[in-house]
Amino acid sequence: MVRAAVLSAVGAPLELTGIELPQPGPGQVRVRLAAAGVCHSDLSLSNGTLRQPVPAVLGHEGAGTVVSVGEGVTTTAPGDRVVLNWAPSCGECHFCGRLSEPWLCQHAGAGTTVPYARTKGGEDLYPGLSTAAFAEETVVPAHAVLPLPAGVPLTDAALLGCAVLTGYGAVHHSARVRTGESVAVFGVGGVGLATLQSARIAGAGPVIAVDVSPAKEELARAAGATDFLIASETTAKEIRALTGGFGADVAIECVGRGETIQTAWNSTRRGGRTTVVGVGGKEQQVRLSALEIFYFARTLTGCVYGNCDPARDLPVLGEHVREGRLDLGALVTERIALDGIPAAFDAMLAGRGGRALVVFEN
Ligand code: CXF
Ligand code: ZN
Repeated sequence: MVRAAVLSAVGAPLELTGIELPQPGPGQVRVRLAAAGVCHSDLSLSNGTLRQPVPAVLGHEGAGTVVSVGEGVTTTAPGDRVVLNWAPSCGECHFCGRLSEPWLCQHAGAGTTVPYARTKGGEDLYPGLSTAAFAEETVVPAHAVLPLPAGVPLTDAALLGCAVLTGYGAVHHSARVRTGESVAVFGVGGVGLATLQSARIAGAGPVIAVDVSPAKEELARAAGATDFLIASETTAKEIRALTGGFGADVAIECVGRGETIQTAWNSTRRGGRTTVVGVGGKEQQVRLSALEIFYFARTLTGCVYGNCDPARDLPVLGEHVREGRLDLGALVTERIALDGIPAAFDAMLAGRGGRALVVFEN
C-alpha cells in the first residue's frame, strides 16, 4: 500500500488514503516521489474545469527516484533520479515526427484514461496527466521520466516538470524574448514566477509583473520584476506609460481569463506579441475587432508546456540552476505534506502565494 491523495469524485476534496500500486508492467517504471508541486491545473482537474476520470490521483509536477522498471525498459534503471514529464511524446505522430513539435503530441494524454492502480476497495484508479505524483510512489511510462540534471536538488527539481518548463518555454520558445525587450507578465503564481525569472535570463527590461494581490509584489521583484502593478482597468495604460508610450514588446498571460488575455493584448505595442500560458475554461472569451487586428499588427498565440521538448530543455534549465540564474527555491512559498493539498488549492483560489511543494519523507 502506498499513501496517496485521492480524488474520488469531481468537486470532492482530495482524501489521504492507501492505494494498491502494481509493479511496473512492460515499458513502465515505478518512481518514489521526493516532491510534487501543486499546479493550478490540478485544481482545474479536481473541480471539473478540465476533464478527469475518477477516482484519480492528481499531481504532475514531480521528481523522485526510480525503484523498479518493467520488462523492456532500457532508458532508466533503479536508483536513477528523475523528473516527471506530464506530456510524454510518442516521437512518431504527425506532431512529433513531421513537425518536431512534441509538446503537441497526439498521444501525450493517452495514459490519462487508462487505470494505473486500484483503490483499497479494488476500484480502478486513474493517473492525473499520466503521472499521479500526489502519492508516495507512482507507476508511469518509461518515456515520462527524464534524468535529473546534475547539480539540481531532487526536491526542487519537481518544479522543473511543469511551472519552470512552461514559463521558460513561453519566454524563450513562444514569445522569443530578445535582450532589451519589455515584457509584461500577468499573474504571479508558480508559472508567473518562472516566467519572470526566464525574462530576466533573456535580458529583458523593463519586466512588469501584474497581479490582483499586492502581497505578490515582493515575490515578483525577487523573481526579476522591475515594476509591479495591481491589476485594474488602467493596467494597459500604466504599461504604456512604463514603455515610452508604446506598450510592451511582449505580454505573457499566466492566468487563463478572457479579461486578462484582453488586457495583455491591449498592453502590447503595435507589432507586439502576446503569449497565453494560462489555462481557462471555454466560457472565458476574448473579443477582438477586425480593425484593431489590422491596425495594431499584433500577434496572439497559445502555448502548451511552453512549446518545450522536455528532453532537450531540461538540461538547459539545469545549467541555468547551476550557474545561479534560475532560483527554484524562489518559486516555493510553502512546503507541505500530502494532506496539505486542499489548503494549497484554497490558497490558489484566493490568489495567495507562489508554488506549494509537497515534500515526501523518504
Ligand atoms: C495543463 C494544461 C492543460 C491540460 C492539462 C495540463 N498543463 C499544466 O499544468
Ligand atoms: Zn502544471
